Amino acid sequence: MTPIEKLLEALPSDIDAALITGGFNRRYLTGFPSSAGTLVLTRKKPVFIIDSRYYEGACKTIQGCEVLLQDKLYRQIGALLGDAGAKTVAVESEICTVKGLTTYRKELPDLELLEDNRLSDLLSLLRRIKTPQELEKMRKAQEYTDKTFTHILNYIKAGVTEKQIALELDVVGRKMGADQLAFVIVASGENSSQPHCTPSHRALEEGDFITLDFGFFVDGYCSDMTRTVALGPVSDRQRQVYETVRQAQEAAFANIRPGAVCREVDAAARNLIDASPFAGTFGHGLGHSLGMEVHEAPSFNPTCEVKLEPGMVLSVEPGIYLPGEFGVRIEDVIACTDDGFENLTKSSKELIVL
Ligand SMILES: [Mn+2]
Repeated sequence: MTPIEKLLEALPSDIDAALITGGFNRRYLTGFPSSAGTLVLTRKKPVFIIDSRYYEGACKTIQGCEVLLQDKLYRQIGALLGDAGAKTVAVESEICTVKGLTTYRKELPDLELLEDNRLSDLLSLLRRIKTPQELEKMRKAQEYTDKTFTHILNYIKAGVTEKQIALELDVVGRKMGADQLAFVIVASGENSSQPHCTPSHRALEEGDFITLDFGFFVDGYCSDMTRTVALGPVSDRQRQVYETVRQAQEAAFANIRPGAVCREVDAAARNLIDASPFAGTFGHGLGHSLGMEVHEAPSFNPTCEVKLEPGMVLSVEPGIYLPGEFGVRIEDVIACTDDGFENLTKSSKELIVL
């Protein structure tokens, strides 16, 4: 089944049509990347309305969905919905702005626009289970990330700045073939106690821990990996923190299988850290889903009751953060399988001392 067929099959019967304008959702459903466009889904036929900048490309790429050149958008939407006999129309509550909704109301006065979350929730539910094709793109994105990490180990030395490392990661990953950097965090020395520190002009010094957290996009899907490496020498306290984080990740892994509750996987890692001398220093959730976006649902955190299913892809990223000293985070991305999980991240987790 195509994503559009899956969505139409799962769409509640009291919803006659769906208007989809969210960029990630559009791409998920049509396979076509664009910065504009409206997907009009009715049970009669799916139609993608797109302007002339993308029209030719959309016609060549999109299958199983009619492509219509945008002219008078609201008139076209109205005609398609009228033709399908659609009265109740869902919009993406997480995407549609107040202005967008007001315009739909004004331009399409005969329709009943539904203000509930069902369409957005349904798309999120569909997107959380990755197909083998989606998984293959994520493996590829992770492969570029692993290879770029290997490269950067030879680049890191005293005097190099965080910003220079961030740029090198970006350039090398794209030279290898990644489409673009998804994001990059380089946090060194005392900066590494801030989980999401922005790369700065700080130059690396001996004794630093350096946390590298980054990912790439490949064909619309992203990777995400964190490693903390050391520029020697390493203190006993640094080693102790590093090993505790590594054990916390192992504790989480031991609990990852289909049916496992996300909250309980988080607890496995959190309890280990809280039983160590570093109790209370792991402030964020253990992990998040990813796919077309770097952060998707569900998440490993203290409150998420979702049960893991094969095809879900989540990060597992415990950390210990000691303000004024340093921080450590280790992050892999796993795909839940029928009997456990596949670790998409291949880079070593032994403490690397450069
Ligand atoms: Mn992450």
